[in-house]
Amino acid sequence: MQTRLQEMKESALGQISQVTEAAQLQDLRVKYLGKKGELTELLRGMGSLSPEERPVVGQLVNEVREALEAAFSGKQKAFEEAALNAKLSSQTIDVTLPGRPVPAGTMHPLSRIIEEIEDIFIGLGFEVAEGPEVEMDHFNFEMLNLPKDHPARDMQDTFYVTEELLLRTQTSPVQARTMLKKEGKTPLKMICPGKVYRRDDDDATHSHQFTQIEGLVIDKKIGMSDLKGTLLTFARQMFGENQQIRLRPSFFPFTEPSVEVDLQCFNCGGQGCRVCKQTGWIEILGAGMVHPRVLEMAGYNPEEVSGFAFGMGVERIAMLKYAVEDIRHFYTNDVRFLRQFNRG
Ligand code: 2NL
Repeated sequence: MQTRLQEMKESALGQISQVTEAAQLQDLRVKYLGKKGELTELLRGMGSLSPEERPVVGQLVNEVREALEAAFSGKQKAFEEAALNAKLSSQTIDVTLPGRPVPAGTMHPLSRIIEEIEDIFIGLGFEVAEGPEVEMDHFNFEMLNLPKDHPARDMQDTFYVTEELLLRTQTSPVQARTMLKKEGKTPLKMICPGKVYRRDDDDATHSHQFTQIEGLVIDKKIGMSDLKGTLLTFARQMFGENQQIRLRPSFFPFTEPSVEVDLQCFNCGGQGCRVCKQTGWIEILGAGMVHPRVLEMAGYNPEEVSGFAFGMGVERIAMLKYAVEDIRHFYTNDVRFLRQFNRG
């Protein structure tokens, strides 16, 4: 039996050393070490050995198995290495080749203006909030002092989804939701940027979808002077340090009193020109002191706290700042238009 083992070992090692393919090696492994392999067969014959021979032969079987296994794995490694080397030499890359430049897009002018406005108000301690574009009538109108039969609802024709669901006509529902979450706590200083929708016929200055940024401040002893100071700071950071603003009386259902905020014409310095239609002033936003009914519905006591709010059209600000003559340029995505707003 020992001789047969030795012979088997010799012949197996010989065969292994001559193998040229991984598949052949696997066949050989099965032939010798597999469940029905030759070494296993020999092991079965051990039952007929004498008790003295058994440990000796057993040890020899183990030695042979180890020798074969070492030979198999050595050969296996050699094959793997050869395969890897072949792959590496067939797939050489020239790392000195210059890279292909990826054409970079440019920031959309509206995104840029939104970020600029956000940065200004963040600098003044405001938080930025966002909310759903499909809104409930309740948050879009009811909570802003526009009950169902209010004539001011005609001011903005609305895209309705169902009787209670609509595409928001302003971003104020986000502010209504935020006020409710604060449960009467002050201070609240927030702005909300986002898309709003109104049933307008599109032309050079109107779009059925546009971008609004509204702001809201609620605290004890907030007055018109806070509104004016905040919006003057905004106007100067946005349009230049020497800018002037003026407030004109206006009307919004959710503010009382309400104002229209004008910027002194940056084109003529107030002399009167084509840009300001000879008035010397350009309207940039609407604002006012939050209506006591709005405060009350949102969980604030109008006897103890007050607030101011404002809203502006981002397209309008962008058109003024960049002298864009048609609002539709922002949505038609002509890259020749969009590329002009590249940041250096
Ligand atoms: C405009 C005018 C305005 C507001 C928006 C507001 C929001 C709350 C309470 C009170 Cl939660 N007011 N927003 C106030 C005045 C004007 O927008 O011309 N937007 C394009």
